[in-house]
Amino acid sequence: MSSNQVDLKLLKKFKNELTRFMMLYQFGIDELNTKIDILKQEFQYIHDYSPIEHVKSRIKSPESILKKVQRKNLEFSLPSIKENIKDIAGIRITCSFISDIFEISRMLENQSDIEVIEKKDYINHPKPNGYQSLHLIVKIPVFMSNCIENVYVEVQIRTIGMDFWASLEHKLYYKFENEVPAHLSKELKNAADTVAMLDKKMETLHEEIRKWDSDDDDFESEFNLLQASEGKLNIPRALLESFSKDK
Ligand code: 0O2
Repeated sequence: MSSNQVDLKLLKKFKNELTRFMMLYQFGIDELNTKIDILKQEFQYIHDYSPIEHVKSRIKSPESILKKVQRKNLEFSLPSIKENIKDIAGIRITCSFISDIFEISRMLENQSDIEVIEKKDYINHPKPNGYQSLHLIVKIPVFMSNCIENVYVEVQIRTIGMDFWASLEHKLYYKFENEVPAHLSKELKNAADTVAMLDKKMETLHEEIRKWDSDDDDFESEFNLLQASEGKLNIPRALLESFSKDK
């Protein structure tokens, strides 16, 4: 057997291992996305309101993984990468209000097959540059054909305003290759403070509107809504009335 053939065999084996490795992260994201979608739909169905605006996911590119291995001086092997780089799979959840962020985080943390490994609260403790977000590193089991693999996924939860700020800051950071001019950094910090103020203001307004909504509930119209909300289960009036009599 020529050395070329051996190399080719080794390369094929490595390619298969790497493909399986990267697939695991996609499965981890798929599982978590399903959980998030269930939470979103259930909440929307029951409360007529969704705490989740949108969800995005990404898998770190092999180049970025390699850079991180070098930056952190890690051993270059798949088991070492799996154990030490915990943000290969990432999910970003965008919410309308700050309270939604903590509610979503609590709901995920309470799921028995999700283990929270790390939590960073950059909302109550923003970074010096103004960055705000709630970060969770979770471990989630992926059921493969012959084993269970535990996969780390980084979940970032933030408001629309925080997300808007972070994407602009990220662009500037790359544009200026980590050396953002001082006057821009100052302006960015001011913008982050404005975002924080707006988020707080919107939260207060939201609470007031909800309070006002519940004070304003009139039995007959609520009953009619319960009975036949569009796109929802159509419950016969007699069944609803008999249920309320039983209570
Ligand atoms: P990308 O391209 O978004 O994945 P780590 O280096 O991850 O082991 P660190 O830096 O303590 O440790 O992690 P942290 O603070 O939890 O931040 C991880 C991710 O949060 C970053 O991933 C960013 O996505 C985001 N992030 C953190 N700080 C900032 C910030 O100041 N500005 C912006 N725009 N995003 C931030 P990556 O891998 O850096 O980038």
